[in-house]
Amino acid sequence: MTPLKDSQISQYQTDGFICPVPVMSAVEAGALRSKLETFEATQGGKLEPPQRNKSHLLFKWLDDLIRDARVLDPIEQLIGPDILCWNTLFWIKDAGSESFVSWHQDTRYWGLSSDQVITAWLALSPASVDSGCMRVMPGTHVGDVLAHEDRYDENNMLTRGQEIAGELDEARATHMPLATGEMSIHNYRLAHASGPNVTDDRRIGISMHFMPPDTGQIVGDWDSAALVRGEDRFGNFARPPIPSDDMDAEAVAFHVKASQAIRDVLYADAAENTEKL
Ligand SMILES: O=C(O)CCC(=O)C(=O)O
Repeated sequence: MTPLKDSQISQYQTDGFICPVPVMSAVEAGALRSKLETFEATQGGKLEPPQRNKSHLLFKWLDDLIRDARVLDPIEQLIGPDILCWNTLFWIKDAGSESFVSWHQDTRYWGLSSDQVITAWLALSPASVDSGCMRVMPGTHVGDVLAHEDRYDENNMLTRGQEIAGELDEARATHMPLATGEMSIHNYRLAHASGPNVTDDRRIGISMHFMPPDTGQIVGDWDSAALVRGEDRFGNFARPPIPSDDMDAEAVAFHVKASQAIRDVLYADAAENTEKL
């Protein structure tokens, strides 16, 4: 794995994102896709909404991924040697799906105190402009968090259809296309969005949310995060069990509480619970 170049690190600081970062071969990522789809096939071909969230507690292969040096080495270059993984989330747009993600900044909704939270988004299938890859608005990770409105569109993958309220100059936006096995990295304050999938394959991504251990949860009373590298000298988050296999009983029991804690934060003050997670 090639370390991030100085130019990529300064791009992250200035623009708020890096894309693409090669992580694994398309064959290896395809094998992870097969594990996911084999599981989906046991329950009618889709994940249930609660299985999208804190999914590393359900799937051993995903817990391995959040600890994989190919994912963590670039994260360490950006936020230092002590790293917590707060959440993992599946973003699946079926072939021909109208699912989209409106322009938003995650910092507005996650209840986390730090400016240093990073989303690493790994493609398990091609994330192209046509399949609805992410778009970002460079530089929006600095300065005040923008005002958002909850718009509750059925096709919006976000919990409450949250959307930046004012006009955005979309001419400044840039797409983050990814080949299978590549990831993008963005600061969770960066404004981002994505469009529908007009291809005949599923667009499958996993986002992994990493943060330094001095981060606190300021909306929820209780929250959890896995220590994936280094030390946690702050103890602000409960430590989840490490699954020894897919659907490990202890980790599944923890997932009930941990995924509910995330839902409580994401739906705090929302007018509706759309049950998207
Ligand atoms: O997968 C997408 O299209 C959007 C993902 C997203 O909003 C995120 O990872 O924060």
